[in-house]
Amino acid sequence: MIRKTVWIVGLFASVMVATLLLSAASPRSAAKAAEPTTAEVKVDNFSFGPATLAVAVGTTVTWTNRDDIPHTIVSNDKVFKSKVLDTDEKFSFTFTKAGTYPYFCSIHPKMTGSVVVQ
Ligand SMILES: [Cu+2]
Repeated sequence: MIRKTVWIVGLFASVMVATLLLSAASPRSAAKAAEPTTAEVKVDNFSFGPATLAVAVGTTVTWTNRDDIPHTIVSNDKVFKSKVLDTDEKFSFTFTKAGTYPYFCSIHPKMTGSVVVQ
């Protein structure tokens, strides 16, 4: 009788430990999967919106040309460079390192923006 009780308590304890371990592990992995890893920049009326975009390391930023004029997305430090984007065309780049990435439109160099990767 005592032996059986010990066995049941032991089983119960193992199940509790397993449950605790699972509940401790799952929110972390769920949060990682749910973390947004994309961001959008609109190119419209000769400007980038937002002009300064802050994102986490690993984020893919997509620029969409909403203007009826062609534009490009060119990194000042030659980290990325799009082709000429016509209306509704997109350009994406994934930022894998922290830092500040200023960029401009090579057709209209007064159009500038930056992506801050943290
Ligand atoms: Cu432009």
